[in-house]
Amino acid sequence: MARNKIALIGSGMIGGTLAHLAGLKELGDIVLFDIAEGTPQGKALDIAQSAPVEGFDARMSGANDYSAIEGADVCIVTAGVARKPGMSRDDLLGINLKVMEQVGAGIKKYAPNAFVICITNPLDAMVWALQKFSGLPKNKVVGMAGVLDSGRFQHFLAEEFNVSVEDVTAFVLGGHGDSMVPLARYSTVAGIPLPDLIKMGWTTKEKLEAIIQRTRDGGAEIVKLLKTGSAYYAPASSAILMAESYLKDKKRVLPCAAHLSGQYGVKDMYVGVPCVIGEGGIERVIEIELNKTEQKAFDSSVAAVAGLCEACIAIAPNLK
Ligand code: A3D
Repeated sequence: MARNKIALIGSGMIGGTLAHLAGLKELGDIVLFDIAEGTPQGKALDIAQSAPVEGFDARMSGANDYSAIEGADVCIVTAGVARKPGMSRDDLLGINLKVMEQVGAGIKKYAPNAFVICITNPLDAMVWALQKFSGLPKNKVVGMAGVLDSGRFQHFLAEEFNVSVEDVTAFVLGGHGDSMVPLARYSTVAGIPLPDLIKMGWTTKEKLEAIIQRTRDGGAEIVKLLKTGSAYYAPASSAILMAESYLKDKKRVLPCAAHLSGQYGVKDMYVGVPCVIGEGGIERVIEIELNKTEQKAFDSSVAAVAGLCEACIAIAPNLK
């Protein structure tokens, strides 16, 4: 059987990490694409030379022409600019929207049957624009944010409780950014919800609130430390998990920025919700019941995303 083809559009910090991870996991042959000449070719060659050492078989190539992504099964998009200290994700909108227009046209022409995972920020608006620019089916274009936000939440919880990260599940809804909605009552340690763990004396309400805030600020904390860019290891791992669920039809239930057409009362927007990812792309959006506080937080997150979509339309009226 022929190997899957994975196209990485953007070969910067996340793109390179994605290529290495996809190779290590033997998910398929990998094409790195970028506008910067030499960068995708150099990274492809470097990673290809790690293959005999690590013992994986995957063809790696780099390109500056979209024709190289032809027939890709999965496209992961990181093209654009990343945050520097002091910048918000929203500051990237103008530049990255133009990049999404080019990327959308490239995917439409050369990989119209691909499952497309967008990572470029501001995520919820960029994935929305990318779907429109590419014209691909809405269930085949998805944004990565929830897996990363949940991963951050899980990491901090596992540290707080001194338990394995494998026994912590975390549930995060809403847009990627300051308005994300970590849901404590759906987040557990081995099935025990966080509010019960407070009752059991494992932590306090105040400590949990501090962890939730640190999760919300998780990206900014790393930007401040790195000074020259933003997080890339965990974002790459998160997108690979989504790609793997699609390619292997695993039907994982993962929080993703998915297109909503009425679910949660939201129309024609991408917002973070739990989804099933399988061979059909986003096969199902899971609608959970929210209590009043959660609904309020979700609504304000949706309003923040709607504002970003309006800002996109102001720049590119054809998105309407
Ligand atoms: P970086 O290392 O700068 O890589 C971006 C790459 O895109 C560079 O190699 C550029 O040359 C390339 N590029 C720029 N314009 C184009 C274009 N028109 N066509 C093709 N390639 C182009 O950034 P990074 O890899 O660290 O981050 C990539 C994106 O992911 C940024 O927008 C980040 O803000 C975003 N990001 C999102 C998350 C989420 O959780 C959603 C997390 C971390 C980073």
